[in-house]
Amino acid sequence: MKTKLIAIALGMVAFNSAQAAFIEYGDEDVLGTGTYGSDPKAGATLNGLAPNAVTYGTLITGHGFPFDPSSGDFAGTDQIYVGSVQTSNHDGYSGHGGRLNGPQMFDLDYSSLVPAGHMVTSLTLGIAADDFQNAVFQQPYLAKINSANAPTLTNTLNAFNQTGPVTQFFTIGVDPLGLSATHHLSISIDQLGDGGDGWAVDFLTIGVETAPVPEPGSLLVLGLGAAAILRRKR
Ligand SMILES: [Ca+2]
Ligand SMILES: [Ca+2]
Repeated sequence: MKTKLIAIALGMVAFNSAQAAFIEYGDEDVLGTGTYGSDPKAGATLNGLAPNAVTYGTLITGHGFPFDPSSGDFAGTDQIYVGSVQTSNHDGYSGHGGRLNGPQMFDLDYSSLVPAGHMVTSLTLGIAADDFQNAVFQQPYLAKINSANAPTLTNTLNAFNQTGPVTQFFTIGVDPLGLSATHHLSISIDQLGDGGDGWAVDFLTIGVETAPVPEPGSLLVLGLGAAAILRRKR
C-alpha cells in the first residue's frame, strides 16, 4: 500500500491557483506483465474534459496472459473479471482459474484534489482498458458511475475490439452534477449476455478542476466592510 500512496503522490500535478490536478490509482505495469514502451496516457486528455467527451491514448500494448494481481495492487486492477453470471467461455481470460465474477468495482477517492471551500467544475476519468471484446463476441458490458447507469462509459467499453490481448488508455468527462459530496467516485463494470468475455483494468486516473464556492456569509462581511470604509471616508 505504501508504494501505491507514493504512486498517487507522484501522479499528482502541482496545483495552486489553477486548481487542476490528477491522481493515478494503481500501477502502470501492463496488468503486471511488463512495461509500456512509452507513456500510455499520452494522447489522452487527463483533465478538463466536458461531460461525455472521450479521448484515447495513442499507445496500444499487446502482452502475455493470464495474470493475477500482486499484493498491494489497487483494488480491482490487474485482475481478470468475467460477467456476474458466466455461462460460456469466449476467450482465454474467461477460462483462467484466477478470474473473478463481476461486477468489477473501483472506489476512487479524489478528495485530496478538492480544496476546502471549492467545488468540482469538471471531472475526467481515465481507464487503462484491457481485452474488452464486445465488438467480437457481442456480450455487452454495463458500466455505472456512482451507482447510476453510465451510457457513454458503457458505449465506449462496448466499442472496443481488444483482441490480442491489448491494453489502451482512454478518458471520459463525467458530469459534475452526478458527483458525490464525499469526493469519491465509484465505478462498476459488469458484463451481460453469457458473461464469457474476460476483461481487466491496469490503472485509472481522475483529473478535477475546481473553483471556490461563493459563500453568502463572506459576501455579507465584505459588503459590511466596504460600507464601513465608505462611511469613514465621508
Ligand atoms: Ca476478453
Ligand atoms: Ca497495473
